[in-house]
Amino acid sequence: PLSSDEIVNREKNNMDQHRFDHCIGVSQTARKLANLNGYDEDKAALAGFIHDYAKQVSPADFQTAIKTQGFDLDLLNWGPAIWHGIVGTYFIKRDLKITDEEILTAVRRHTTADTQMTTLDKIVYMADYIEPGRTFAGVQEARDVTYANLDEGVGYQLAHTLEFLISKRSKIYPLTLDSYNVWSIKK
Ligand code: DGI
Ligand code: FE
Ligand code: FE
Ligand code: FE
Repeated sequence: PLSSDEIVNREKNNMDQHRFDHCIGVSQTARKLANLNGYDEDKAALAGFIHDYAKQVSPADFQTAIKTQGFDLDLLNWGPAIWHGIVGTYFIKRDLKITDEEILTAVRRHTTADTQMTTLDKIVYMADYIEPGRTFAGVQEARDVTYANLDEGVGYQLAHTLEFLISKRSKIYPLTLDSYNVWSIKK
């Protein structure tokens, strides 16, 4: 495996400073959510740190990876917003030498969520949304809900992300909608 210094160097060299600062924020927030939810803090912090490793990979490089690395070719009908998690795992394995399937799965699910999510999946999905650098209207409510109950946070984010996407007339990735149908249920 790579040293943590080498992972930090490669991460920094693959994105701009703004995105790197976001990854630091997600890492710190993931550590906090792990502590609150009885999960391995170091593993959550690493997953949060690398979740957007492929955020600034070029569309051409994503398309090549989809076509040559055994991904579902339907992904070609989508764009970087969907690719950087699902296809991002290919670049994370290749460049960061991370093979832990729990971490890779959390990266894969961090944008769309999934109908079944592990504690680590939920931690990364929510840390991405509420890290200290996020400033959207409602972020404080999202933080309060998530720190009170991680599952409620997942439902909150899915509902608000769908509202946001529909307000822009963006296409909804079917898994995002399937996830909403599972996690929207209020307890
Ligand atoms: O990478 P980040 O910006 O930190 O956050 P993210 O990976 O959670 O989300 C990236 C973008 O993806 C965000 O603007 C919302 C968008 N997104 C999430 N679900 C869908 C989606 N975009 C489309 N078109 N369809 C979806 O279902
Ligand atoms: Fe992302
Ligand atoms: Fe997210
Ligand atoms: Fe992110």
